Amino acid sequence: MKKEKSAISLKDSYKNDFYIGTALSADQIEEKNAKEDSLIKKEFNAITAENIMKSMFVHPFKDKYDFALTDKFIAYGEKNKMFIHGHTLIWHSQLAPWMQKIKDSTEMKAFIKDHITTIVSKYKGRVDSWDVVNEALNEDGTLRKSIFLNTLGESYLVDAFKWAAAADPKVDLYYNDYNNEAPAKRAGNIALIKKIKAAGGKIDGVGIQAHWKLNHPALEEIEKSILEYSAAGVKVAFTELDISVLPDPHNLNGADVNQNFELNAKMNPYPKSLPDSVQVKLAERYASIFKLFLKHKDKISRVTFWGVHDGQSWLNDWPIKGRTNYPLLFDKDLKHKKAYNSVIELKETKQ
Ligand code: 9MR
Repeated sequence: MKKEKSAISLKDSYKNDFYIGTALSADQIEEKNAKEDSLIKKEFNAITAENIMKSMFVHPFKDKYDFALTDKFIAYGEKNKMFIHGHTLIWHSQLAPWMQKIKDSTEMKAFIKDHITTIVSKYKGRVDSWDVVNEALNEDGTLRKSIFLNTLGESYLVDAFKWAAAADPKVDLYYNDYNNEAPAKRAGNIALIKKIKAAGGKIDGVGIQAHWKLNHPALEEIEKSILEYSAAGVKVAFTELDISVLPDPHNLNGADVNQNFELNAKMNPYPKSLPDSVQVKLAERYASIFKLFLKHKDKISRVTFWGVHDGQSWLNDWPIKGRTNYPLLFDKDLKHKKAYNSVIELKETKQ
């Protein structure tokens, strides 16, 4: 039977397949905009905090944690019976100034242990999964020379997963990265997963961030990644999905936040609205991706969009500041885009 359009939602259409999540801004966690809030509750059943759980916000000083917003985030998820994902415990980016000054291995080890233990214990049984380590790999699959690797060597990776498991033995623990569907980085990621397991660490899943383009990456690479990660014994989550429709300086892929380029008209072709021909391309791209996700739904735990609507997307400011991008399923006025319909139509009779 054909459902009323207003009764249809992403989370209900995909309820037997995987969680459908979104990243929330601080304002969304605080329910500041009633229209956005009702859209979030209607469409999504999993949440990630886009920024407020990162170390610089939650742990601004050595002896001071600030849980005011993270408490609200957890309460929001509980109140709405949503799957709650914690992002992120150990990441070289968005570190508080005091963390950036740590040079000594003993001090760094103490910081990582205290940070993970304090936060994971506090939300034990309330957070459903954690990004324990974020973006520790280079594009060629080797380990990134981050402040953690430089001070501690690669042992910090296994230790981080062990400390997280000790603080909450039941919570799912993920390693999360961008471009880790690309062959070399994927191979490095699988080697890392095996190393953590072999050393007695608990790792339950891999997060493929999925900051993608209209034509990149190829579906074949995404499919190989789902199969290979799953064969390595971990769940696969797509954790930060968005699809940029804008031209790319230097054919840049991924999400290194340090890359920025000057704004110019050629690089910002749709400042007012997205032409229908590109809406259609975006809809087709989303449909082919979700079709693949459905084919492998037994291996996929969650698909989370990096933001609720186009107006809030980080891609309006990266890799060039001040552009207008259209990467999500809802436009800046919270209206369904063609891409929304194409994702829904895979599950519901044509509207
Ligand atoms: O979307 C986030 C943006 O608001 C922040 O300014 C940025 C700062 O580093 O982080 C963005 O989120 C990133 C996520 O935490 C990790 N993967 C890449 C995401 C996009 O940069």
